[in-house]
Amino acid sequence: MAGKPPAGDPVQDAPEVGAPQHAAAGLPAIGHTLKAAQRQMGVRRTALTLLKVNQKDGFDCPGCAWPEPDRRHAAEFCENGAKAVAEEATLRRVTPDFFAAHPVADLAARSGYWLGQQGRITQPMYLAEGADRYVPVPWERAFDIVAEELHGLGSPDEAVFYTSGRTSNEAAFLYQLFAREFGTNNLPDCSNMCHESSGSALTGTLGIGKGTVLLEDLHRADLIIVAGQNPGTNHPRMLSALEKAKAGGARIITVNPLPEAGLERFRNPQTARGLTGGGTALTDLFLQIRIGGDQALFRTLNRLILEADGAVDEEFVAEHTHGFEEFAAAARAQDWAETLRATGLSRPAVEQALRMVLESRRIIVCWAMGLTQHKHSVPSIQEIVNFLLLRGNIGRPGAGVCPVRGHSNVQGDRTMGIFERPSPAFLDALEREFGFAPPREHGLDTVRSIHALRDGSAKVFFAMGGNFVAASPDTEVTEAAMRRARLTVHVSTKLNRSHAVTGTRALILPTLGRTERDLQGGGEQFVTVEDSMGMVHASRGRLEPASPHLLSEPAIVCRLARRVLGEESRTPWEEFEKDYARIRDRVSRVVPGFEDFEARVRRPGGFTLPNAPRDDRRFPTATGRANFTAAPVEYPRVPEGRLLLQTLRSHDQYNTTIYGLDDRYRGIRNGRRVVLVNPEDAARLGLADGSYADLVSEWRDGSERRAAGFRVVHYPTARGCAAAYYPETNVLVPLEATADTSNTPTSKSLVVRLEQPGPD
Ligand SMILES: Nc1nc2c(c(=O)[nH]1)N[C@H]1C(S)=C(S)[C@@H](COP(=O)(O)OP(=O)(O)OC[C@H]3O[C@@H](n4cnc5c(=O)[nH]c(N)nc54)[C@H](O)[C@@H]3O)O[C@H]1N2
Ligand SMILES: Nc1nc2c(c(=O)[nH]1)N[C@H]1C(S)=C(S)[C@@H](COP(=O)(O)OP(=O)(O)OC[C@H]3O[C@@H](n4cnc5c(=O)[nH]c(N)nc54)[C@H](O)[C@@H]3O)O[C@H]1N2
Ligand SMILES: [Mo]
Repeated sequence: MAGKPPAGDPVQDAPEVGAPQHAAAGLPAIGHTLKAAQRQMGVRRTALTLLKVNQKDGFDCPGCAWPEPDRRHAAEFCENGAKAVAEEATLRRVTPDFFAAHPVADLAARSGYWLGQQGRITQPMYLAEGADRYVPVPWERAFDIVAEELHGLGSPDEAVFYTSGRTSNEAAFLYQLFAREFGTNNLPDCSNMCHESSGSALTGTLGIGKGTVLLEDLHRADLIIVAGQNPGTNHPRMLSALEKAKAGGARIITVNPLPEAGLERFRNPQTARGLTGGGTALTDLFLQIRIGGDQALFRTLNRLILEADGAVDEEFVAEHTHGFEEFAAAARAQDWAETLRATGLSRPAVEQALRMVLESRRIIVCWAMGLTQHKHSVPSIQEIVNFLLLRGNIGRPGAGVCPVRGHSNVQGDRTMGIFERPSPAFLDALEREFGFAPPREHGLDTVRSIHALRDGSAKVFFAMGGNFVAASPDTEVTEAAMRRARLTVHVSTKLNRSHAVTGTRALILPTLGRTERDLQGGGEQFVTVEDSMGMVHASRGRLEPASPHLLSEPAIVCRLARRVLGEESRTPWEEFEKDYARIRDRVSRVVPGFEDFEARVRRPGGFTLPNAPRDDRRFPTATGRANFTAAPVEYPRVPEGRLLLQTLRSHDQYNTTIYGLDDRYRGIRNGRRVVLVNPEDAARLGLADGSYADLVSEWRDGSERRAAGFRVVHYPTARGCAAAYYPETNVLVPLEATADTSNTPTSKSLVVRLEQPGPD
């Protein structure tokens, strides 16, 4: 039955809808920044904290993974970075009294927004078997409980160690070391739901699972294609780079089912022109693609490049690539009818894109979740690689692949070994350095961990940050799986849904955030992070910790490891906890590119990791060359009367952390349960603007999943497509719906029908 928005939470979801905007940032953004920050932190703390964001002696913004320019402004942050900081540096506190007043069942009935608004967690908390609420627990007892459960397992592979991407390099390195000394590669992370498709596609074709451009390359490009990304909201500082590129003569093609305001026009709050004038128009050509049509689009561009006179960089192809003939045959066979069906674009629009491509010597393609969360994401990204290889756009200044990462250290965590399928070379290096035999069998990724919890083959779930049950697909299935665990443990800064959906026993271990001073036996410590472009730098918090009971993430891992591994471990955990330079010393001998880590990271601005394709057009693949690929073209098929739904972020959230109920640039206020539908589709399906509908996803095995009570918004998205916010729509994503090869949930392409109550 279609219904009203669910009640029960004191937060009212009552969407008001206005016209979408056509520009991002500018003065209003500054106002919103300060208001949001002062609500959480007060005026003085706001000023002190925001001035340290992304400065060379300050802390790395916990917002996103966009790199810092070398010449920084006094205020090197954006509206949404400031919200992320305010959320962490808030003066609100969740104390043991709070847990005494709110049984777990009460917490489970609250929205994620409400939970997050309660403030920072101040003490370790324990939910005993059969208890109805969390009680405070001393740290040592908390570690005993984890050790008891881990020692009680039949095999180390019955434990799962999840990581979200805010964890520092130092904490991540220790955490994977602990998991592997304990005996498992079960190290799923948020990347499994995020850029795993990029990693899979790039490792196979270029030999490195990361991007190949630096910030300077963006500034120097002739053409930047931004596909499946909404930087105005999710990477606002990228807009300054795009603006600079345009000033240098670059053109921009945007590929997106939605016209995103930030890509239309940018009013840079750091320039007079941006503050008071009209700002800079960014997009030169908007390709309003149908969801999932990107592979067909790039395949067609590739065909057209092959057909154009002298458009292929023959020398590069001959010298550096493999598999050209097979790829070229597949590309030449691509036909227009299929392309137009898959993309929903017109032929003249695609031909205009081709002209821009042929006029450009240096091309960069940027992308994010719009490309990674589909069944055919890996071949789609591989087609982008084909596109760049054809004209020699890899390993040349101003050109390359630019997967724009999400979490501020998600790339660094992977570099430090947070990966369920570590390379033999990495394990060999660990073995040499630490003198133990790491497990060699591959572990569980995020989706497989949920399967394992569901069928009882995993019994302990430990999370270093994140909000696993809310971020993962198939909410009801995932929550039921989590409730089967013997023990669930969350190292967290703030309260979230995952603390309310627990195993038989549960622990919340509160930790320091990025903004906070980290004082250990060896004095004040800093940590390091790696941004989206492989720059490694220090991050040093300055604020007084939210509570005297907090431990840093490295300290938590060290104490846990000592307690769990005991005498068996020869690793000097105690020394690592006192002095993080000791950790970096070990990293420098285990992870390639980190030689002389300590000295180099202490230099202002840090250092850049080597990148073989970018630096010397070397491709460490199986063939020793950059590989063309020739996968069959796929795109989602949608039965009559259905729409293709993408689940995305509003302007007022950080993944599962909800900052507020507005999505300013899209003209939506005071509510999140909205579904954006093209007006012509809405007319055809009889969906009036302002009416309410249930979203029902249909999976190929005949199963259905429902999310009730969404306000229909007529919105200029591509025909046949719809959009609604995550995490509310995760109930609609079947656990089985994952991308080929990368196993990433396909949360950007769900077949749905919109159901409304009948006339009676
Ligand atoms: N403020 C803020 N910043 C964030 C985050 C946040 O939640 N809030 N999250 C962080 C994280 S972890 C990540 S991964 C990034 C996410 O950054 P984004 O990937 O920008 O995030 P989404 O909101 O998922 O936006 C997906 C974009 O892809 C488009 N799209 C959807 N399907 C398709 C398709 O099939 N083809 C094409 N071409 N486009 C498509 C959508 O219309 C939308 O513009 O942001 C990071 N930064
Ligand atoms: N339907 C759908 N699902 C998606 C996506 C989508 O686009 N659509 N996007 C996917 C993507 S790209 C990602 S990355 C995942 C995100 O998945 P996660 O990374 O698991 O989720 P977050 O919401 O980022 O985690 C927020 C929590 O992290 C904790 N936290 C914050 N800072 C710190 C810190 O410094 N240390 C520690 N220990 N904890 C901290 C807080 O307690 C906070 O509640 O979600 C994925 N899920
Ligand atoms: Mo992400």
